[in-house]
Amino acid sequence: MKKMISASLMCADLLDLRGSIRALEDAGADWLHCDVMDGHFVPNWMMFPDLVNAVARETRLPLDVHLMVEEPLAMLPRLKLRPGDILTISLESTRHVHRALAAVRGMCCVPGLALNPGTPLCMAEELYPDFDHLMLMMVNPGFAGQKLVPQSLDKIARARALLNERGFAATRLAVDGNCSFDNVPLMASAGADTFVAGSSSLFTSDLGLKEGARRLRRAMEG
Ligand code: S6P
Ligand code: MG
Repeated sequence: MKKMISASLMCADLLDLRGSIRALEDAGADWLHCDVMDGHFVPNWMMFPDLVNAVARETRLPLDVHLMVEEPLAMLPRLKLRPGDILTISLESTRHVHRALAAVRGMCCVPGLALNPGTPLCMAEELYPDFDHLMLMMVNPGFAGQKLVPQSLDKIARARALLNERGFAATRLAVDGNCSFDNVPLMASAGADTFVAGSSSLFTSDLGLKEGARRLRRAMEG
């Protein structure tokens, strides 16, 4: 499976998003990761639907939209995404996760499911046919710049094995949070194929985006 860099826009220059998008395209990011936070599901606020829609109009790169909101179903009609954009629902955010994933498929987006560090993998088991992208949170959602929850590395390997065993080898396995140059090789050898790149790698202040992306690709090879 091709390994992907999903560049986290919440770590970019928020006062110059257009410039950041151009620079990320130029640096070779595969996807643009858009974190949407409502101050309820997580104790922080980040990109709102009209801003995500504006990013979708601005770039040809696929968007990787990560909803961290209560009532994700209510937000879906506000998102104007394109076929092939990834739209990830946080499992813990709704009682109706199956319905939410089906609604995402109905929008022609790639349905993704995110699991918090404290959520066991068995919670996703009945939903394997309903998502094409499993995103394991390596940190508690809400903030950039946090440290990896250590048991998350083993969770990556167990998730990959379970998906393969059940016939879902084509389902992508993404990791979000503290994807640093040191952690990424461990994540990749555990079976992760998609890396949300934030302040721990791509956006480190001393490297430019191009050098950050080059180092990250090297780290992704394990
Ligand atoms: C956090 C959010 C993430 C962050 C990313 C930041 O809740 O979902 O996508 O933007 O994890 O990366 P880093 O390297 O600062 O942890
Ligand atoms: Mg995220």
